[in-house]
Amino acid sequence: MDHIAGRARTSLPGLPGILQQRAAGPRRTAFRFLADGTSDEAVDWTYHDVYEHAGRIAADLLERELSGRRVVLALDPGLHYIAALFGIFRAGATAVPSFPPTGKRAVARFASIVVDSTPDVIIADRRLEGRVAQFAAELPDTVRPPEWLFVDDAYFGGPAPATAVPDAVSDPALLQYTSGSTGDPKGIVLTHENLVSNCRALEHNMGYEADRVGCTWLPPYHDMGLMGTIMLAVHGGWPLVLMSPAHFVQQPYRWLKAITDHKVTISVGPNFAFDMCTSSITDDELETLDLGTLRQVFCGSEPVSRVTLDKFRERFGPRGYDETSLIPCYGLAEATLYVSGKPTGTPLRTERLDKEALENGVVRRSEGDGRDAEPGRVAHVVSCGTVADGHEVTVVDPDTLLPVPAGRVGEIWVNGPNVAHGYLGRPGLTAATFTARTADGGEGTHLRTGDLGFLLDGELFITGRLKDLVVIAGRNLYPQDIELSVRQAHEKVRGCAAFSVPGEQGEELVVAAEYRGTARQLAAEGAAVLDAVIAAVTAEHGVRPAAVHFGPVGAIPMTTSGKVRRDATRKAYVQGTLKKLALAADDMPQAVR
Ligand code: 649
Repeated sequence: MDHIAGRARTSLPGLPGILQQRAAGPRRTAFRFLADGTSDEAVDWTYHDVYEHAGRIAADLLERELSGRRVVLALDPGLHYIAALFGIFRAGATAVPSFPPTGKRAVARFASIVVDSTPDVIIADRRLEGRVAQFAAELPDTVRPPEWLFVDDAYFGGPAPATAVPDAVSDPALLQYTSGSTGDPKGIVLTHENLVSNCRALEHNMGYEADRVGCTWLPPYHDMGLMGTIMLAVHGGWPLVLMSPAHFVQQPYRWLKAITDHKVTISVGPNFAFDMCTSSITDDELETLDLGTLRQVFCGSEPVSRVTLDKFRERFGPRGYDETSLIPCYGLAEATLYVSGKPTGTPLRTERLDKEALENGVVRRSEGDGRDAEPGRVAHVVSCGTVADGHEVTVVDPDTLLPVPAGRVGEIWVNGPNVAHGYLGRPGLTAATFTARTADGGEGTHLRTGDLGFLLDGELFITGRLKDLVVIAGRNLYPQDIELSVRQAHEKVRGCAAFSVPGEQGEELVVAAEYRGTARQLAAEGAAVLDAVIAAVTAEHGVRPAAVHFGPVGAIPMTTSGKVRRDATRKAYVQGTLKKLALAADDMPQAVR
C-alpha cells in the first residue's frame, strides 16, 4: 500500500468510531433482518448489539495478529455479515466482502477472489465447516491456505473482550471485487476515508430527515448493498430493514410489502427490480401495499429506462408511489459507489434526443411532440442528476483524450474523494484507470469509468459503455437499447445480449436471446418470435441482425449483480459454447443459428 502511505490524516471519525459512538448512546434499532423475507420473522439489533458482536470477531482476529491483513467475509446476507464486517474494521484488518462458496459458479468466483486477495482468514457460517476441505482442494498449490473462522449464534453469544477502536482513516478498509469476470478479478482498495466520503456525498444529496427508515435486499458483497445501504445507515444513524436477495428474487412483492409494513422512507434497486415488481405483483397483493411513506427511491447500477419507470408509476401510483421520490443515480465501485443522482425532491428529467445524432456522439433534442415520432428516431435518456458534492465529472473523447465540447458524448471521467486508490497488485492497470490525465494539460488526475455519457445543464446522462459499443457501418449502436427492443418485441424473450462479430462486410450485429419455453415450443412458434425480434430491431435501430441466437433461460452470462456480460456472451457465441435450444436443422429459418 505504498501509494497511500503518508497521506494526511483527516480528523473525521471512520465508520468504526461512528458505530462506537452510536453504541454508547440510547438503545435504538440499527438493523431489522426479515429472516424469512417477511415481517413474521423480524430480528432486531441495536447499535450496541452490532458493536458487541463485532467485538467478538475483532478479538479473534487480533489474537491472530491480523491487523493490516485481509479477511474474506463468506457469510450469507444478514446480521452476522454486518457484525463480522465491523469486527474486521475494529481489528484494523481489511474486509473482502464475498459470499458462501456453495454451488459451482459461486465456488469458482469465490476461489478467484481468494487467490487474488490472499486472505489470512475466511469468516464463514459454521454449517459450512464440513465442506471446507473440498473447497480448499480447489485452490492452486501456490496459494497459502487461509484459516477459517466459523461463526453461528452461539459464537456471537460468547463474551466480547474490550478492544480498542482504530481511527486510522487513511488505512485500507475494504477490498471490493468488481462483479466482472471470474478469470480476471480486480480488487478495488478502499480506505476508511473513501467509505466516509461516500456516505457524506450521498447524505448531501438526501438531506436530513428525522424519521428516516431504510429498506434493502441488495447483496452485501456489492458496492450498492454495502456502501449504499449498510454503511450509509450506520453513518446516518437511522434504522435499516434488510432481507436476503434470494427472498426478493423469489417474490419481489416482499420488497414492497416490507416498505409498507415498516413505513420505509428510503430504498433502492436496479432498473430490473422495478420491472420485476411491475410484472409479478398480483392485483390481490397490490391491495395490501402502501408506498406513501417513500420519499427517496434510488435506481442505479444499470441503465434507467423511461419505459420501466412509466410502467412502475402506472401500477403503483394508486398505492401511494410518488414518482418525485425516484432518484436515478450513477456510480461504480472504483468511485466507492456514488457519482451522481437526482437532487431530492426535484422532478424526474428525461431528454428526448435525436437517436441518429446520438449515435454520432451528438446530443440534439428530437423535434416534434413524440406521439407521432417513429420509435427508431428518438432516444429517451433519463438524467442521472447532478454530480456528487466535492466531485467533478469531465467528459472526454476516449481517442484524443481531450475534453469534448458541450453537447457531445464522451467517456465519463471522475475526480474527487470517493475515487478509490487502485486495484490490488495491479500497478499498470491502476495507473491507466485511476490516474488518467487529459491531453490538454488540464489539472489533476481522473478515474476513467469506461462509461459513455454527456453533461447537459449540469446534469449527467449515461448512454452506454465504451467497450460494449456496437460499431456497424460507422454508427455507434448502444447494445442496451437494442436489447430493450428485443425484450419488448415478444413476451417469450427474457434476457438478451446484443454484440457484434466480424462478418464478410465488416462488423455484423448478433442478438442472443433467452427464450422462455422449451425447444419444442420454439420450433412451433420460432418463426414468429424471430420475425418480431428482427422487425423490432430493424425498425427501431435501422440495422438488421445478421443472426439471432435463441438459448434457454439462464443461457446469457450475467454478473453477480445481474448485469449482462456482453463480452462473455460474444466469446461463447463465437466459440460455439453459448447454450442454445436444440432444434432440428430445418425447423427454423436461416437467420436463426
Ligand atoms: C451504482 C453501483 C449508484 C454499481 C447508488 C446510491 C436504504 C436504501 C437506499 C439507500 C440507503 C439505504 O453498479 C450505484 C449509486 C444508492 C443510495 C441508496 O440509499 N457499481 S458497479 O461497480 O457494480 O458497476 C458500475 C457500472 O454500472 C453501470 C456503469 O457501467 C458503471 O460503470 N451503471 C450504470 N449504467 C447506466 N446507468 C446508470 N445509472 C448506471 N449506474 C451504474
